Amino acid sequence: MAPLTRMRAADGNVPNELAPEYYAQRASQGGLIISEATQVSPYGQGYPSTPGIHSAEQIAGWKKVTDAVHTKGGLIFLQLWHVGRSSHSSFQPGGVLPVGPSAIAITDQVSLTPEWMTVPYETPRALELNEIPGIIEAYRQGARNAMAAGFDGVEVHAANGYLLQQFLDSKSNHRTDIYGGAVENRARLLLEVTQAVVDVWGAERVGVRLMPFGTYNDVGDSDPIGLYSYALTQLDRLDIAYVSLIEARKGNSMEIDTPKDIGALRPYWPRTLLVAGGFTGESAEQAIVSRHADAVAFGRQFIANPDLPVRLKMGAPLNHYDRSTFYGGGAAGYVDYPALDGVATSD
Ligand code: 8OZ
Repeated sequence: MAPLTRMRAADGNVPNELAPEYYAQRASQGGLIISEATQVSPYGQGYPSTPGIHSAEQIAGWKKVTDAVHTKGGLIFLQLWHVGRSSHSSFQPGGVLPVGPSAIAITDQVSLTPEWMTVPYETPRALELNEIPGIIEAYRQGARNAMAAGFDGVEVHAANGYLLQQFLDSKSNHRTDIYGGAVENRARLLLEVTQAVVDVWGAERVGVRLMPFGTYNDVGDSDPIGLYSYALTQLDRLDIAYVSLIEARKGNSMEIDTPKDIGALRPYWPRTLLVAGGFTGESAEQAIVSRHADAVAFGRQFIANPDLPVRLKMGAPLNHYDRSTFYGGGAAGYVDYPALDGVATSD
């Protein structure tokens, strides 16, 4: 199950009381769930009601989720998230400006506020060099908190134009210090964050998600193959469990995804490769058989089909997803999609 933002967290950005049921419905023997993106710090939040992993209440809320998933025989990784400049001062403690690698605003889309208003993105404040260790520390603490919450591992969200991709890509990173310029410098924060998380979990429990060709959140690189081949080669040296590559995303992630071939990067990542983005049962099987990837993650289809692996195995018809209930709201579109008759997905 791919990481899926649902914007339904309760007060304090604690997973809501239905979250254990939602995740447990989708837990299957041997399958891996990646949690929705979860901010490692209050400064890392950029959307309404996304859960965090920086408070005791959040850890306790997530513990109920991991217990429910484990009871069903499933496995679940937490996705560690910091949105960087994709935030708005209305989310920031003290109403300060969001931070990014450089003082460059997102101009191709609008931000949400905590009250779901749409407003232009602000020009972020460029992180000072001496603030970068604090960012790495937030991920390290998030990884520790994920362990306390009973997760099976963690995935570093370095895709979709959030903080780590803002550092990676040349369009959003104009720094002149050791975190900007050459690919070795732009990849430094990703690699230091991943190392910090590996220090907590051990490499075999850590994945990294990248979006090499997408432009969502106004990112982009002048030489994506050069940048991401370097990043993958270095991640390989860290021995992590997997890399997850998302097919390119065009426009707003709340709307449409545009698949694009990521095969050009396969040679740089000899280890376990996950892919996601618009696969069907057949195209997923084809991706595995052709060794394009080692595993395929499903997002939208998993929202609408709690028993998706069973259905794909049987070639059974799928429930259609309702985009209007993807984000925000309560039980509708969250825990009320039916499983096939006779297939138990929840106790
Ligand atoms: C949809 C809406 C808000 C955030 C991502 C975490 O694109 C997200 C996200 C998706 O990775």
